[in-house]
Amino acid sequence: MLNVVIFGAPGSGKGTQSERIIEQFGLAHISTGDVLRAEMKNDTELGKIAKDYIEKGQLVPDELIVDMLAKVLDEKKGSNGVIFDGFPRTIPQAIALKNMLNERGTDVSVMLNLQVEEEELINRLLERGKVSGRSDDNLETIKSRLEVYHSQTAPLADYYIKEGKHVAIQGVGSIDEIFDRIKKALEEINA
Ligand code: B4P
Repeated sequence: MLNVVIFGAPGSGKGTQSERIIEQFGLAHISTGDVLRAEMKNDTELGKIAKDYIEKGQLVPDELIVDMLAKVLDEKKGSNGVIFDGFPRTIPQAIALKNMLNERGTDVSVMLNLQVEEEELINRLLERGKVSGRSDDNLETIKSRLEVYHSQTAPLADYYIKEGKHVAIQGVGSIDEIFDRIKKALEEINA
């Protein structure tokens, strides 16, 4: 099984590259951001709670995310592997993911860390905000998302370096160029 964690700051292209990886490698996709936005749209209990955090640029509490992920993961049984997009975002989430996969007889194969400088991230998210209608794609919220990323999410790179699973990917260039870098890395792991 090929289980891929796609990682990076907000706007680094996780969602964009996930689409390409799924097409090429036939993986199932779990995007915690997409699941949360669907819950918000359907005005569920989880959606109502998540909305407050997302609009402030904060992370949704780990317990809620981990419960949500366990349910979604069981829906993907029988696939060639899964791409985890936007999850884990904290060390407790990474530990929970490892346990969940181990219980199912598998593990994370690789963590792809998309590297993009801050100015480019802000420009991409502001551009997306013009068309996405997302309540978190405005300058004030983008700045808090980046702060949260640096304090809570970036330390996960060290966690995956220690696990021997970390691969850095230069995340600037055309979508195709970045995908070529990812494809090479995944083909080596899959060989
Ligand atoms: P997410 O939905 O995961 O999204 P993201 O980090 O904002 O964006 P992504 O990196 O996927 O960027 P994209 O490809 O779209 O999170 C949203 C919120 O949900 C979080 O802030 C948090 O509150 C909550 N949440 C989600 N998961 C959670 C978790 N596990 N725990 C707690 N809370 C959680 O790219 C961005 C833009 O750049 C797009 O417009 C794209 O077209 C453009 N772009 C992509 N690649 C490009 C390239 N090479 N060149 C130019 N532009 C490019």
